[in-house]
Amino acid sequence: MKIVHIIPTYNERENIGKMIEKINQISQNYPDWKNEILVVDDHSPDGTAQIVKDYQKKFDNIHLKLKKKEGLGRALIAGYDYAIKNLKADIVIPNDADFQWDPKDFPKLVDKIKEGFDVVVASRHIPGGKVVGWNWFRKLNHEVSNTLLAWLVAGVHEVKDHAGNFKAIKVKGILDKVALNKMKNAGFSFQLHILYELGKTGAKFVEVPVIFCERKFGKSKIGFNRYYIRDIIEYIRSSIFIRIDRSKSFFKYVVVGIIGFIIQTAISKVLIVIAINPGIAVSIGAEGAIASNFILNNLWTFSHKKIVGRNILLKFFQFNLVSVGSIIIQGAIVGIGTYFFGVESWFIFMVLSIIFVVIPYSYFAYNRFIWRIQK
Ligand SMILES: Nc1nc2c(ncn2[C@@H]2O[C@H](COP(=O)(O)OP(=O)(O)O)[C@@H](O)[C@H]2O)c(=O)[nH]1
Ligand SMILES: [Mg+2]
Repeated sequence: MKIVHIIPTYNERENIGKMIEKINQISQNYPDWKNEILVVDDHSPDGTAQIVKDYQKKFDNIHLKLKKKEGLGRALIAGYDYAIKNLKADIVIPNDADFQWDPKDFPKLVDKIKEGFDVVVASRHIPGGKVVGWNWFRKLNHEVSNTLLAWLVAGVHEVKDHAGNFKAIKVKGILDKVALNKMKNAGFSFQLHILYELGKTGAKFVEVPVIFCERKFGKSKIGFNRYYIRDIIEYIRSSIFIRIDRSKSFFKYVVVGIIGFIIQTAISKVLIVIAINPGIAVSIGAEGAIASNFILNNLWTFSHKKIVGRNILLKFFQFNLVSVGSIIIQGAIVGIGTYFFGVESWFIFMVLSIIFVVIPYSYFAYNRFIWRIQK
């Protein structure tokens, strides 16, 4: 099993050597893991790269990717890509160079991957995790990006901590499904965007609590500098993009539902015209709509997690069960509604139950039970 630790650096001469030593020291306790370290440096003026080159003489598992100064996001995109394509990583573990995320926690992340999780996020926001030493500016910055933008605007709910770099990601079937070349984030919005993209692959997420410490050596690159406004604007844009991207699949799902309704009506009408009992005709029409919904959702709405192969029959059966759920929900709401408001109110209750309960219920059930990524 090959683990590639990806360390982006910009002016980290005081940290990078210690980080390399530390990772290699911890790795010695895990002889069956092959640990490689990839430093992605933007030609730091302080000579970080030279230190890495010196370490390459000492250890044979150190890689250096040099690039121009384009920001943390671009460095990570290049690093992930290099780790997958050139180093053939099974797991990537990005981390900062500055020991704010303690590298001694990395085996805990790997253990979770071995347990069957695909993305393991070091988290400050679950019990046991915390931040030490942030000033009000950093706290505000984090609350706005993590809670307001990532959680509420973007709606990325797979994890509670969206902003950190330290995580372990399985490559096969997960990270290699993400189109890294389409990601253009320059700044820290990358961290949110990659979680969203990983979520779309159907990855199983888990958070591991960690303590985020203060930096001892070198300076933070995040703060009021010339990139800050650019990065914040990018973060807002990214959050809105994610929200829209997600509502696209909801929109498709609604269109598919409308087509289903038309199909049900058409089949029922034809069967009734050729003198089939209307009860039977409408039931056959309903099954026609269910089949059409299943096929169109599979090919279009959820094309990124398309069901193929033998599994399709089982999934179609489950899809029918979800539809039975919708029938029961509608029956119950119309039954209760008309009990209180009279028989004439049936139509309004049927429409209300479809819009406010059946549509969200089915969408949720499809995402949760039907179009989960198969492994
Ligand atoms: N290659 C590269 N690394 C960067 C860049 N900006 C930040 N980093 C690295 O990303 C990590 C996190 O940055 P840091 O300044 O500590 O951010 P903070 O922890 O949020 O204050 C560190 O290892 C930095 O050296 C960049 O533009 N390019
Ligand atoms: Mg830092």
